[in-house]
Amino acid sequence: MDMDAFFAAVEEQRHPELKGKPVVIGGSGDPTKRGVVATASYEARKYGIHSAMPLRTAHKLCPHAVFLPVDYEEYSRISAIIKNILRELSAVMEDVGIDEAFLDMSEYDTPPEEISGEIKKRILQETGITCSVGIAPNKLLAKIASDLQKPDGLTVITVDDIDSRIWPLAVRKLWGVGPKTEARLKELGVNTIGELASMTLDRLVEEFGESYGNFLHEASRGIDDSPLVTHWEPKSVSRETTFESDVSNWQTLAKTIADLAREVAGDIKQRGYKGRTVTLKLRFSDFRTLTRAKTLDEPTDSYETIRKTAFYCLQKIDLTGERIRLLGVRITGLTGPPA
Ligand code: TTP
Ligand code: MG
Repeated sequence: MDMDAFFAAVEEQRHPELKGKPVVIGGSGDPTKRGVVATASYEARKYGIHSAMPLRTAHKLCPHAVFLPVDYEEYSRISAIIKNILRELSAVMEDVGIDEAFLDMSEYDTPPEEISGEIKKRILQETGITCSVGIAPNKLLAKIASDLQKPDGLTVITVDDIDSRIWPLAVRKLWGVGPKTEARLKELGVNTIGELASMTLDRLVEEFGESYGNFLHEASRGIDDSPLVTHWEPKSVSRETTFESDVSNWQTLAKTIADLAREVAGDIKQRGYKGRTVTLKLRFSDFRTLTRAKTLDEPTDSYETIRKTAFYCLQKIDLTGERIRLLGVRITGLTGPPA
């Protein structure tokens, strides 16, 4: 599922007088200033305006377009409403970005066309804006399918459609093919996904290396086994405290470190993680900031261990005559929980 002209659609929804006009969202919304187009409404795209284009260029292409600044807060709010609808309709969702998500429908008896219709209806009802859905046996093909009949599209691609519907498309439509690869393939006379599929694996590996060569070989045939990523692993868990007034009292520092360590340990334990590196952060009254870290032999979620390690780090800092403004405890090198 991918929303249609997302930022522009949200703006049109809250300013209905914009509907049907060319609308360009980007930067501060002033096309005489620097900045690039975040997105353009389908009306504005008729003038050749697209994402990542300088606002000034967009202004030249369509001087009477309505230019608006980016309001991430509002787009995130609408995005959250949409993701909640999707979560209700499928237990397995990969949240890809502000306006797209993958849903795994393989365990459902209801035909995916029917659930897709429901998704489109609910999103329209609750936000007033349209989306496009692609149904396919894997993520690679679903992503392409979602783009084939925008806006307000619903496109089904099966393995039997690959040669007729995927192969004529430009290589750039393949997820994982960026402008550099596109340019290199063009030099080799390869413009479409079908032409890419006709290259031998050996040739692709020679040109792009083992891993990416293999990826291109499979992707051009519509092969993709990548699972949905249903949650993001946190990179670290941390807590910090800024004192109301700067502290030099050892007891207060010790108690604060213990409290922070307890919160960090509680947090990772609750989420089923263990971490290996404990970092203490310390900011002096003059804003000089230091960190000291220690990596343990074994991952831990133990409050005692995290607290002791944070103290060990504190002892590496010369506190003579210093006043402390902020203390923080962080744990990184997280592992688990089992998928
Ligand atoms: P997209 O889904 O790529 O674009 P879109 O929703 O505007 O249009 P489409 O109907 O073709 O899907 O991106 C979603 C939002 O992300 C888009 O509305 C604005 C933002 N965005 C940027 O800020 N910069 C960019 O370069 C792109 C591509 C998107
Ligand atoms: Mg979109």
